[in-house]
Amino acid sequence: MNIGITVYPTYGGSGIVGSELGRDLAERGHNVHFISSVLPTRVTELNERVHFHEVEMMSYALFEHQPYDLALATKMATVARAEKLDLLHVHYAIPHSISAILARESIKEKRYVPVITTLHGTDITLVGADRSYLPITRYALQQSDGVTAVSKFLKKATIETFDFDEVEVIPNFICPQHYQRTPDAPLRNELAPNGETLLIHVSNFRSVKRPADCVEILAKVLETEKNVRLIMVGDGPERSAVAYRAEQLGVKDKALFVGKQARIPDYLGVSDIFLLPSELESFGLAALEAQACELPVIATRIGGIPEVVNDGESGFLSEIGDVAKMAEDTLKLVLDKEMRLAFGKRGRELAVERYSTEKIIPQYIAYYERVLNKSSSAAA
Ligand code: GMT
Repeated sequence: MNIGITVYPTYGGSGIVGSELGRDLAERGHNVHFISSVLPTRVTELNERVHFHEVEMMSYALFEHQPYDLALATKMATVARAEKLDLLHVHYAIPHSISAILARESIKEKRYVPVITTLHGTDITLVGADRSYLPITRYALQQSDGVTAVSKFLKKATIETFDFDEVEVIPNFICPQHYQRTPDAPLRNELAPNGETLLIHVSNFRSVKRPADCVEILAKVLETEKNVRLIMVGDGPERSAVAYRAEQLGVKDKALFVGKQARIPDYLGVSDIFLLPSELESFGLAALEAQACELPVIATRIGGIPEVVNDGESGFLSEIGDVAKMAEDTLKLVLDKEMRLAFGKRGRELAVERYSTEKIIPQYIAYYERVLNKSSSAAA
C-alpha cells in the first residue's frame, strides 16, 4: 500500500505513535509518505520506502496567522495524486482530519483517497469537546472513512461527547526490542552514582500531567528512605514551577531535570520506578513504554491507564492528586526489591502480550484493508 501519514511532528505521544507506525509499515514492505511541517522527531531515517513531504507555508502580510490547515490540505492533495496514495492516515483529529477531508474532496474526481483518523486523547476529551471545536470535530469524524481510537476509554468518550460510535479500538504499541531493561548501562552510574533507587517521570510538562506531584511524592518518600533520586525527563510549561516546588520542599538536590531526551528507552532502561500522576491520559503511552522496560508504574486511575497498568500486579493506581497514597506505594516498591522486580517482570509480560508491534500493526493493516474495500465497493 501507499500510505500518507500526518502527525504533530515535535510534541506528544500521537506523533510518536504515528511515526513508529509508519516506520513499522515500511519495514513490512509498504510505502509511507509522512506529510507534516517538519520531519517527525521519531522518523530517524528516510529511504526508498519512507518519504517526507514538507508542508510549505506562504507568509503574506495580510495573514495574521498562517493558514496551516489549508497548506496541509494542499500538500496532502498534491502528494496523494503524485504518489498514488491509497489512503491518508491522520493522527489527532484537529486539524489534521479536516485538512485530509478537504484534500480528499478536492481531488476526488481524479482519485478517491480514503481518510482514516486516529483519535489520541485531548483531540476528543479537551479540545474536541470545547464548544468552539465540537461541531467541526464531529463533522471530521462523520466524514472520515474510518476512525480509530487508542483505548476503550477513548471510544466511550467519543460516543458520549460526539454521539459517534463507528470507532475501532486499536491500542498503542511498543517494539519489545527497543524498550528493554538495561541496568548495567553506564547511564545508570551517571544518574545513580551512590546506588540510589531511581524514580523517573517522562512527559511534556503540561499541567494535565501534574508533574509537580512527582516532587511531592519524592519529598514524602525521602522522609523514610534517603537513597532515592528522581529523574525528570522532558520539558514544557510547568517545568520551572516544578523545579521551584522541589526547592521549596527541600528536595532540589534529589531531583534531576534532564530536559528533552532523544533516547527515552536509555533513561527508562536504567531506572527503577515510573511516576505518571496525570489528571487525564486516554492511553498513557509513557506507562506502556515504562512497563516494557520492566518498571513498576505509579499512576492515577483515570482514562485508559487501567487498560495498560494492572493495579497491584504491574503497578499501583491512585486517585488524582492523592500524593500520600502514591508516595506510600512508591515507598513499598523502593523498600521491597523483590516486589519491585516481580512487578517489573509482570509489566513487561503484559506490555509484550497485549501491545507489541507484532500484535498491533497487523490490526492497522487489516483495518486499512477493510476501509479500502468498503470505499471501493461504495464507488462500484
Ligand atoms: O498529551 C496530549 O494530550 C496529546 C496527545 C498526543 O498527541 O500526544 O496525547 C495523547 O495521546 C497519547 C498517544 O496515543 C496517549 O498515550 C496519551 O494518553 C494522550 N494524552 C492524553 O489523553 C492527555
